[in-house]
Amino acid sequence: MTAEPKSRADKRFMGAAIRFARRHQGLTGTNPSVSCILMDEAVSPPRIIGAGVTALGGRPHAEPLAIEHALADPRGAVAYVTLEPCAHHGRTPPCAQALIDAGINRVFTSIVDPDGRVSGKGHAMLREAGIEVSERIAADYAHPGLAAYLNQKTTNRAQVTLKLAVSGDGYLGLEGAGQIAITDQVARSQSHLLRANHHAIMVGAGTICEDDPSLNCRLPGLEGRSPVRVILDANGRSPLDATVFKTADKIRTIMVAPHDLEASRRNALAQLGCEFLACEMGKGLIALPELLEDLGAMGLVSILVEGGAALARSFLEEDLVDELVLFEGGMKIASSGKKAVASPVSPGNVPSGFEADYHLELCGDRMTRYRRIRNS
Ligand code: AOF
Ligand code: ZN
Repeated sequence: MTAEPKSRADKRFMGAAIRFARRHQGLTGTNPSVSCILMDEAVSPPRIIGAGVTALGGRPHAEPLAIEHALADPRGAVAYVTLEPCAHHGRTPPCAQALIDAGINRVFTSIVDPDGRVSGKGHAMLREAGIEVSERIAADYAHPGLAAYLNQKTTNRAQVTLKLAVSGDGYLGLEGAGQIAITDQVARSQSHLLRANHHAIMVGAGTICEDDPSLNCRLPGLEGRSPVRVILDANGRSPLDATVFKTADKIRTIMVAPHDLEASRRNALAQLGCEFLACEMGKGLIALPELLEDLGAMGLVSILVEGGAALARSFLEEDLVDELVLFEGGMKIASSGKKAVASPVSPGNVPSGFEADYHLELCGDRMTRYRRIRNS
């Protein structure tokens, strides 16, 4: 058997680290979920002797966990870290120093940390200690998992994924018909996976009134990964007996409304366990860029916008959509006599500036993810 070329093995080991980091994605607050894999490459084939992922809540960081739980002495080992190891004394000492102290021989990293306390300094610390460092290994593969963190650090606001489920004839639903099935079970499971992978799910009051949704993740085993629910209600019209409010004691729920929201309504929401976030207004509507800044500062750095059509349109018009996920159902729905709700986007008219980067065929339905190409 011929030995695997070193550069290919590096990418493969980094790939394993990137997949391992997904374990705590969305569960580490404002901190990214990073992973560190320690390899003994003096043996053939190389073997993993340690692995760590940023702890729930964001600390400890990945590297000291990998070192602490290593199955063998990590001296001389090679580290694969999905983000540049930190260089600052925060609530924990610098991870670059932890790698140096552990006697790590070589470090591969994937993404340079944009955090001003770290950026470039983590790599420099390692090099100054005589450690060979290779950067940007499998960076394209690592990017989606760190995108929300990178976006928050560079733009100061939460990242937005807009999800739309469009029927075969281009509609989102029928007015007054409540929730209607656009896609089948397999596609719905994918949309619940999207919920599990985001910090928060956002809808407007119209969706609460029309659909009375649960907005949780109902995939078996992932119920605990339900995102925080954010309800936008500028005019106080969502009913207090809606499912989201009745379950606000179990899943964190935030009502976003103007600061002068009626006191009785505010108290009633508080009693149900629903938080209140006062927002800025502009032209009678909730100011979305400011709201995304507030949510980002609260550690909710990835937001899945799920409805309805008006909110989707506002996000698109204000150029606040970073990722667009389009589900296309096979069925046509417009024939039943009710007014159909047109979608602001359909597979044939995706706004310019978006590029498809992922596609799934889902038993008759389809899902395509488009990423906003931003010039940075
Ligand atoms: C790492 N490994 O696992 C993570 C890192 O508030 P602190 O002190 O925890 O620092 C937060 C910063 O640490 C965060 O902005 C990012 O730069 C880095 N995250 N670094 O070496 C990790 N999660
Ligand atoms: Zn660190």
